[in-house]
Amino acid sequence: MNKREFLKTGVIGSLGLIALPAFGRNRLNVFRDQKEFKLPELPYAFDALEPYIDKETMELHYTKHHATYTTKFNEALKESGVIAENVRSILADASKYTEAIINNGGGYLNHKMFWKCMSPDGGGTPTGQIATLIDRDFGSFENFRNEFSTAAKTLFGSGWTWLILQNGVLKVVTTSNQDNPIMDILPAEKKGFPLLCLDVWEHAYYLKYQNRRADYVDAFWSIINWETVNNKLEKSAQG
Ligand code: MN3
Repeated sequence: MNKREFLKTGVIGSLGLIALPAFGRNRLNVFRDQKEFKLPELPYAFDALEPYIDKETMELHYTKHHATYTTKFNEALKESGVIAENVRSILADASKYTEAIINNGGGYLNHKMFWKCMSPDGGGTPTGQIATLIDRDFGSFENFRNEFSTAAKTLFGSGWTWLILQNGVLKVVTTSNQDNPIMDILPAEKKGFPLLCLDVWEHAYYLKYQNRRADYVDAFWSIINWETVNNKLEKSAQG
């Protein structure tokens, strides 16, 4: 390398050092801005959970409600200039974000989990690690079932009922609106790692059950996907 080439490389090199990080960031932002949260695929057909959840409710719930949360979550992120890679890390820091991001991000994630918590092959009593923990922390499956059902039936207004792991112990909690137990805006007693969830907004059951939320809650036990709950439990152990 002669002196001229060295100078050229040096100049370009220095420019590169100064210019590249900024350029790199911009490029990355442009790239990342294009990432959108997609409506997750429903793991079964609209009529798969009949007669417990009817086809029409599933179709509306998924193609209208969940789809709208997804669209509005993307819009809210864009509006706030938030580059989001992971919905969970956003919601865990919910206090830093707008109402629109919290509500629609919650709606996006809660429904994503809810679909997986149900299966046409579900129901019955749990097996595996979750069965052991339910017996340990609630005394029996019947006790757990009663506590979860009562919480879901008596929750005032729109919200969710959850089975969470809180400091290593199973607990039933409820949240309002689209709040999720991972959100930092919730009081400590409602926070934890979600293992199972039930949507008790009227849109989740009104077409079939009208005002009979209790019947919808009772029907849920016939379609719970315990495999999902055990998988979540395994994930919680991984941190
Ligand atoms: Mn819903």
